[in-house]
Amino acid sequence: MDLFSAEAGLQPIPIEDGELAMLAQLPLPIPNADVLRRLVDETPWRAETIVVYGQRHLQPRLTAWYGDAGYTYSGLTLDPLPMTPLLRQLHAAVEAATRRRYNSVLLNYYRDGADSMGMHSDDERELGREPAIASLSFGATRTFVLRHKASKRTLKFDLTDGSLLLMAGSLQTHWLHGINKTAKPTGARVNLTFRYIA
Ligand SMILES: O=C(O)CCC(=O)C(=O)O
Repeated sequence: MDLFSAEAGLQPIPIEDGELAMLAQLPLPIPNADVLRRLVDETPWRAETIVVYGQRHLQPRLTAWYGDAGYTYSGLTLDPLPMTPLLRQLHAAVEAATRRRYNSVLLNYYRDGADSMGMHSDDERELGREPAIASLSFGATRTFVLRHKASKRTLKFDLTDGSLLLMAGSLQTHWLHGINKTAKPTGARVNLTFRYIA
């Protein structure tokens, strides 16, 4: 089945060396503002320390990891929490829209514009060779930056409240992605990346 068919509602974004598609608003039975409030209030957020090039850093955002399996990146191992009823609803909606299966979700809470995520690829071995990663956003709009590892070509997309971005094919092999800090007054945002951990 075509991952990016019009029926799925996802609009393909032309890109070399990978696959990308976007849906402006994932159909949900709950208003976006309620989802954001519940995610912020109900999640046991953690401020994690990671190791980058041998140096320990506090991540500039809060995180939580849910699903069937643990996940290790940047020297940090996350033990999974069981998905809540709200996360199960979001998981079902994301699986339906993307026609892919996921068994885990990483939640990132950007409290304001000072919170960010450094440029990286989701290329850990347990994600498989060409992972499909579905990124669902609630709250403040933040700019998602993609940079090609070889050509350094840079693309930017605004990830708005309720939007779904699907990264697939060889995208994680060839591109880095991240969320820059912004000096503009910026409210809270929660991003969920659904993944399949083998
Ligand atoms: O917050 C975002 O949109 C990016 C999340 C991300 O890059 C990740 O979870 O790997």
